[in-house]
Amino acid sequence: MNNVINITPDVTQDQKFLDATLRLARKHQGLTGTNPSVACVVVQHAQEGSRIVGSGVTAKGGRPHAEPPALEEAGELAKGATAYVTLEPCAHHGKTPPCAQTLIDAGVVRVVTAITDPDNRVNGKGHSMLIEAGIKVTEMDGGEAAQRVMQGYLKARTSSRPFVTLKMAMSEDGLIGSTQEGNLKISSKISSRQTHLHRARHDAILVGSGTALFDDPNLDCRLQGLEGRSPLRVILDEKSNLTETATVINTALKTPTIIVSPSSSPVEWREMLARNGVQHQACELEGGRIALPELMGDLAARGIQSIMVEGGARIAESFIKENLVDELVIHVGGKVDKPQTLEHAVYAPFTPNKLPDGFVVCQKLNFGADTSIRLRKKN
Ligand code: AOF
Ligand code: ZN
Repeated sequence: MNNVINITPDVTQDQKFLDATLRLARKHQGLTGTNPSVACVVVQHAQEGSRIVGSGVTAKGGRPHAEPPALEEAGELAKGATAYVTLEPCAHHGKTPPCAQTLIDAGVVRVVTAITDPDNRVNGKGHSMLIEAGIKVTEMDGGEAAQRVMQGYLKARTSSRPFVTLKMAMSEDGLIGSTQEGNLKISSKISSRQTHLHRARHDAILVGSGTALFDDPNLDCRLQGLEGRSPLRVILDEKSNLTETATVINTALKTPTIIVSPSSSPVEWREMLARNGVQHQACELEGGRIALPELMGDLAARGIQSIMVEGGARIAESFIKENLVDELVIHVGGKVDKPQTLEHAVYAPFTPNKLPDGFVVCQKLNFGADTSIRLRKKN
């Protein structure tokens, strides 16, 4: 492109590039540890059109941040360009220099961001640094897309606990399983694949030992090409019931696993966990049950910022009761095989027609014969 004249595009153009940047940020969601997965796209806006000259996303593990690789790719073309960044660029000297300074040094003339960084070391300082250097800053509202891609980071930073998604698969009338016939067929293949995709975007999956023993699940991401995206597995086992026969234990060297139980759990049992490469998280008990609010704080302190809770009914009920659920995802099976004897049926603490209070429906999708409903906690 010759004769580059940098123009300020209209708000629709800005929105389009910011949306593209937000989509890029999803690439490393769940893979950046305590750092959010941020994306940066560098664009040359000229009268004859706009072109992307560099892009970057926070590296796996959290560093380098998104801006340096994007600016490096742009090289000289960063001069006069606009940088779209999903989060306010950092202003602190951490393991890397401040990204705000890197943007200034690269010669960009405008920075468009989707969210202000709640980290005390940044929180407005990144934007101020840019403005003081003569860079035009446009703070746009990244809306739900920005909130979603950074939900774990935002929750952990502001509340010192992970963002919790409770996912349940059930029939129209709330049936989730049977105490006798093993794993009931509730979800279609499409719903299961969506669940695996959802898993990949979280730092951890959490279930109770009952589910781990009875259903013997793998609790990993088995989508083709995303096998490396299995999150950490967290199993609540207050009575030390799990044995080496459970898949979650004997595959812990492949898929990292944490078992949560009181520190008074038998020593031989703790040794068995260690032998299998399982990590142990000690917890407090409250009325004989694991104290969930405290556990959430402990897991956040371990760097876990988003958790997908996948069952069973008792765990789901406790998370709801303790007011720890931020998002609810319900897969309603279109064709559910009911148990032979209904006295063996296990029901969810709510049904698609009688949902817990305090949630609003924000999305309804059809997955084959199933329906998926996504609800968010009301603010
Ligand atoms: C950015 N771009 O891509 C990310 C940012 O420990 P450090 O030094 O990596 O700092 C972590 C903080 O950096 C994190 O809490 C958040 O404020 C910011 N993350 N900032 O400019 C990025 N990932
Ligand atoms: Zn940075």
